[in-house]
Amino acid sequence: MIDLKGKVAVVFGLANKRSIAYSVAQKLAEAGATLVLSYQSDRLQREAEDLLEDLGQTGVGRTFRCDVSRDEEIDEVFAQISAAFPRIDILIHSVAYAPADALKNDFLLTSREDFRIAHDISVYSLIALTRAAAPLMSEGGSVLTLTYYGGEKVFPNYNVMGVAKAALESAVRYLAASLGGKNIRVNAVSAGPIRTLAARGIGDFNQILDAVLARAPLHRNVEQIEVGNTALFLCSPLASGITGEITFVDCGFNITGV
Ligand code: NAD
Ligand code: 0WE
Repeated sequence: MIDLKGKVAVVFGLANKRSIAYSVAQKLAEAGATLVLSYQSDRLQREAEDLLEDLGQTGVGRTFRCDVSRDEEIDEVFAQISAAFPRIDILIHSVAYAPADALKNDFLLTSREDFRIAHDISVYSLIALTRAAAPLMSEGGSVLTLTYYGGEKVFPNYNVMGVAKAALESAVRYLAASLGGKNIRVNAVSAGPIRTLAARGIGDFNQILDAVLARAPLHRNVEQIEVGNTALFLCSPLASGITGEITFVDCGFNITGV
C-alpha cells in the first residue's frame, strides 16, 4: 500500500471530473495526501471548491487561482501555498493549450503567435511551476506532467501541440537533471487518448479512439483512473529510483508498427 499521509500535493489542470488531473488527485487523496488545487480563472473558483469537496478534502486541502501564463500569478499562488503549508511534496502539471485554429489548419500554416502560446502554456509553465515549487520541496519531491504520443509521431491535427509535447518531454529530462541533487524527481505519463474537455471539438477523435481499439495490444482505450494509478506510483516512494522518464499508459499502442 502506498502511504502519502502528511504529504502535500499541488495539482494544476483540474477543470472538471473528466480531467485527467481529477483521477490523479483522487488516487493521491486515497493514499492520504493533502491536496492543493489550482484553477485557471475566477470563473472556475466555485467548481474548484466543489471538486475539492468531491475529493473529500474540505477543511484539509485548499484551492488557489493561477493562470500559468502569468509570472505574477505563479509567484502569488506559491506564496499562498507556502503560507498555508510548511512544505510540499508533489507537483502535478496537467495543463496544455493551443489556439483552436492551430489544431485545425494545415501544420505548415502555424503562426508565430499560436506557436508561442502553445509552448508558453504547455511547456514553459512546467519550468516556471517547478522552479517555484522546488524551494518548498524541502524533503525532496516529485514532479509529474502529462504528455501524448503526438510528441513523437504525427497525428492528424495535433500539429503544434505535437511540437510542444516533444519540447515538454525534453524539459522533463533537463529538469530532472537540474533537480536530482535536491532529491526532486521529474517524470511524465504519456496517456492514450481520453475524452476530456481538451478532447472536445477535436474532429476525428473517434477515429483516434478506434485506431487504439484496433491496434493496441490490449484492444481497448485507456481510462482516466489507469493514468491516476501510474501517476500515484511515480509520485510515491515506490518510484524513488525513477526520474526524467516518460511512462506510457496507452494500452500498449505505442509499441505497435501497424
Ligand atoms: P482538461 O481540459 O481537463 O485539462 C486541461 C487543463 O489545462 C484545464 O484544467 C485548464 O484549465 C488548464 N489550463 C489551460 N490553460 C491554462 C492556463 N493558462 N492556466 C492554468 N491552467 C490552464 O483536459 P485533459 O485531457 O485532462 O488534459 C490534461 C493534460 O493531459 C494535458 O497536458 C493534455 O495534453 C494531456 N493529455 C491528454 C490526453 C487526452 O486524450 N485527453 C492524452 C494525453 C495527454
Ligand atoms: O493534448 C491534447 C489536447 C490539448 C489541447 C486541446 C485543445 C482543444 C480546445 C490543447 N489546446 C486546445 N485548444 C482548444 O481550443 N490531447 C492529447 C488530446 C488530443 O487532442 C488531439 C488529439 C488528442 C489525442 C488533437 C488532434 C488529434 C488527436
